[in-house]
Amino acid sequence: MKKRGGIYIGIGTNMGNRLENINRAYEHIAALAGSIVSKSAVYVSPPWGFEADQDFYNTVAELDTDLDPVQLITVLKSIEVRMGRVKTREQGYESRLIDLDILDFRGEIRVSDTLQLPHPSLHLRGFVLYPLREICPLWVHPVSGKKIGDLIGALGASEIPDKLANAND
Ligand code: PH2
Ligand code: MG
Ligand code: MG
Repeated sequence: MKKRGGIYIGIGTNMGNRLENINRAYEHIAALAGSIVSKSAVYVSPPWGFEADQDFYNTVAELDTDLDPVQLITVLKSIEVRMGRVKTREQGYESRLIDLDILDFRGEIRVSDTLQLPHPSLHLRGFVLYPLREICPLWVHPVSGKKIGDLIGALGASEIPDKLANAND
């Protein structure tokens, strides 16, 4: 059967062996969440919204799954825990071994305590928009209707992430 895809997952890590964390996350996602349709390169950027020793590695994957959005976020959170993510702060950002976010689920719009779709700050973050554009150049924001190229054009220069050379070779 043809893959539907249309589900975009953001992956981020700024602790330990970041490339290994991303590769392990992909293995867990393929085993538990659905099939990976495409993967972007890995991008490097400083922590956005907080200070930390290590920069982030970020990547975006397109996924196909029969899970619904709440089932999917539940599985993604369980992968974070299984990989050893520990949250020590009640509020605000902190360094993380792995962060798995649903960026867009086939254009669905929803606001709830469990899950907000599309991801509420994705349009402001270069480390999400650049890898997303790489695998989906015609992507349009489900709420604002803005094209991804225009969202990237509106970013400040400090939002441009570096591409990690040969990360996917
Ligand atoms: N994730 C955050 C907060 N800040 N900064 C970068 N560069 N990359 C991230 O993935 C990231 C962040 C909260 O999820
Ligand atoms: Mg996040
Ligand atoms: Mg998260």
